[in-house]
Amino acid sequence: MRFATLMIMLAAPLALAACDNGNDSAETADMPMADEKMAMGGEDMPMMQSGESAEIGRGEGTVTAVDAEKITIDHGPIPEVNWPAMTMAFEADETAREAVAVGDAVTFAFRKTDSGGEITSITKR
Ligand SMILES: [Cu+2]
Repeated sequence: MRFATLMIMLAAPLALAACDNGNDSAETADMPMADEKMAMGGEDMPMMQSGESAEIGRGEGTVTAVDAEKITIDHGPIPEVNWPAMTMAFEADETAREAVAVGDAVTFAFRKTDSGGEITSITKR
């Protein structure tokens, strides 16, 4: 299990890097599911555990709030994760929160999480 944790830590930067590559990530979004099924009947392959949470999306929108943990964005539809247009709060680190202000039109990338999404990059348009 320690080995599995290590592999997830190694895989995380790769997931972030992939999101910067843009549209390529959308086309591979369904692949981890297939890999996961194969892993269940096969060898001990810890890398597969990180595949299921690697859903990445990109969107455009307007910042409506920034607080101590989150950036709220009124965003357009995001087909990669089957989201319609909506206003929602994304988890965001300090760098991201300081990069934007209420009213900014932004382009952003995020990683889908259990509670919504976590901003991985955000820039003003
Ligand atoms: Cu949303």
